[in-house]
Amino acid sequence: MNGEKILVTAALPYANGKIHLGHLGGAYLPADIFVRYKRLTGADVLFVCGSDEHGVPITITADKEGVKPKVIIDRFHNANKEAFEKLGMDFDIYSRTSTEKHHQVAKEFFLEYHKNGLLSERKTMQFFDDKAGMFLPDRYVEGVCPNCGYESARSDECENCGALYDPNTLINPVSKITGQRPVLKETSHWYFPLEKFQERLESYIKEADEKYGWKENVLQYCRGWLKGGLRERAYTRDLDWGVAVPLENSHGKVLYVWFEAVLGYISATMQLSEERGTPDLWKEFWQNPDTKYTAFIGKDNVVFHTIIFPAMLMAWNDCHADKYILPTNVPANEFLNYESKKFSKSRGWGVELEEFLADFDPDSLRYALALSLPEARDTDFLWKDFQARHNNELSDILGNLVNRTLTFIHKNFEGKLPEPGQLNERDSEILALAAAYPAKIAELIERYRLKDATLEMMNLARATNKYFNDSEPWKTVKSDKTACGTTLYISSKLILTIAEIFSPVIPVITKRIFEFYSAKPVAWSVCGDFPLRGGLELKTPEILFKKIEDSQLEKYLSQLTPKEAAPSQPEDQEITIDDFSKVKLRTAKVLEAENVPKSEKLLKLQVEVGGVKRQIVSGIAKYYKPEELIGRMVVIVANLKPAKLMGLESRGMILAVETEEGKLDVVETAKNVKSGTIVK
Ligand code: B3M
Ligand code: ZN
Repeated sequence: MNGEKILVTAALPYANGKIHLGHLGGAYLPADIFVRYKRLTGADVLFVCGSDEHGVPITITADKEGVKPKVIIDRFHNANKEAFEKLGMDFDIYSRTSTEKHHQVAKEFFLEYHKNGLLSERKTMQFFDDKAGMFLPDRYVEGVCPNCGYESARSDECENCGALYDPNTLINPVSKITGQRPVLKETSHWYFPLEKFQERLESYIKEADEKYGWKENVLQYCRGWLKGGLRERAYTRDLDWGVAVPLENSHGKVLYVWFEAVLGYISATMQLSEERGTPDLWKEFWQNPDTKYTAFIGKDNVVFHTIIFPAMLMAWNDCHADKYILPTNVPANEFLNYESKKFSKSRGWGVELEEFLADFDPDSLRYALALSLPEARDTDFLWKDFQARHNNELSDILGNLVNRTLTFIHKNFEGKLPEPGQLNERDSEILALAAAYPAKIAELIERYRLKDATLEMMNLARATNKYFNDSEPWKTVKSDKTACGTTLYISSKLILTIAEIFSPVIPVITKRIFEFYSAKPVAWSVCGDFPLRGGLELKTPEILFKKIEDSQLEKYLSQLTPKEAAPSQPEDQEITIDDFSKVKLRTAKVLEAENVPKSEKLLKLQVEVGGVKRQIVSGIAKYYKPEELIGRMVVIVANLKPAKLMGLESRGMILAVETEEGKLDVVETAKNVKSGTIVK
């Protein structure tokens, strides 16, 4: 070991669904590549992950299936653990947050804060769904934003205009669980004062960035959060599934899943320490100022890992002598999409890891994904890309290099690696190239540029193939057998260098390559000059990669075209014709349109509905210039209760569709339809 202590965590996936390729590109594959590389450098690495088993979505799935949450979490925990194993994830532990250890740790943190007077208890009014019998978390309430008219606003916050408001001003609130109108009910919660840590968080992020070079996308999210000024956050929720609030009179309350899930990294490390019979091991990592801690996550988790978790650790450190370290780096990725669209469980869009690995090899996936990692912006998994990466690169370049070299040695040197002779210029050049590679790859991986690192790995295989070709061993075998032997010796040495530097990305295949040479990885720093002795008996080569045929992709490609209409979209709740007939949709002709002062989102429209003029305020200003709308025949909800948006009366709502790019397109009918006509 080189003395370096490295702690690596990968976001704890919710045990409410199966891991899909999007998750892998966001956090897990980068984490695994990094860990495998670090281990080869001789660092002492601890790699921790596990299932996040709390939170409302799990209870909703359980309710739907009529089972206890435990059934759901066991199902997905086991499935995900197994799929990760098949992919070759090199975790030291894959734990879960329903363990006793985790509950104990989570409660301990809460109680410490409570004891030290950090938390404040407050009464609030929150939406309650009578039918479901539960308080609704923000994202399960939808209504019209009282500020901009956006139709999918959350209970107290609008993602369209950023407004924060009192839940009782939300227009037409609907429970996303039952589709009913929820009521406001009083409840009380404990709040964690994030604002008290604002300045320290700012300097923490600034210093960590200066020292370790944080990614620009991550810094941008952090700036966004910090700029707005941090506010206190509710530490508890009304729910019966989770870590119970460890105070008296707090029945039916649990810790907010995010406040305890991040502690799952710590509790899992403690569990691992106990399992290994070295109960203090976790301290050597978590409470050692020399440990470098990298937290791998996807972009939707940034605030929790760069702000909330560090603030929680600071708060603990303030009252303890043994201090936790904070993340050294949080190299969050953007999203990996599936064939140009977001992965979506409800729309059945995407591929799960388990299914994928039943049809294809893990290394093929790891390689193709490594080259499409969303490191700086969203990227796509495309089947045709996957096939091409496998066939034209893994198979035609790497596979071919290994196969032709070994076959040649077996055919012409009785399977014994020849001794090298005098080196010519080409030999020296390729050896010098290889010698520079470990440092080159290391530099990229240390900066979390795994895509470029993977490109470079394959480049060395490319260069070696070219070296083999240019050396023409099939000619020298007849004219100069020593020179021929030198070519094969050097090609073999290069193959082992390639196997080692490539092993973090494709561990299974590279292990097989090592086996052909009865070799094992050496220290990373010396693998550019891979030790190899002439005369070594080599194993008989086998084909490393079979080409992926078009027919193997058919099953997946055919799923990309939308199927014949299912009775209803899975996420849509069904209603009766009577429900629908309550909604009066009518055509309306736009007569006038103007921007609403001080609003980027709103347009004030005068429309004519069957000879009657009325005013509608609509949140479409970002997508239309006022004059573009004049004369259009649009569709409105004609019997919507009048509402006031930024002080302006709005009678009705204009229908619009959200496009792939997130723009709103108003629904129009033919111009010769009369205004006021019923749409049914
Ligand atoms: N389970 C969210 C997610 O899977 C969450 C991560 C927890 S990390 C402590 O995106
Ligand atoms: Zn709004």
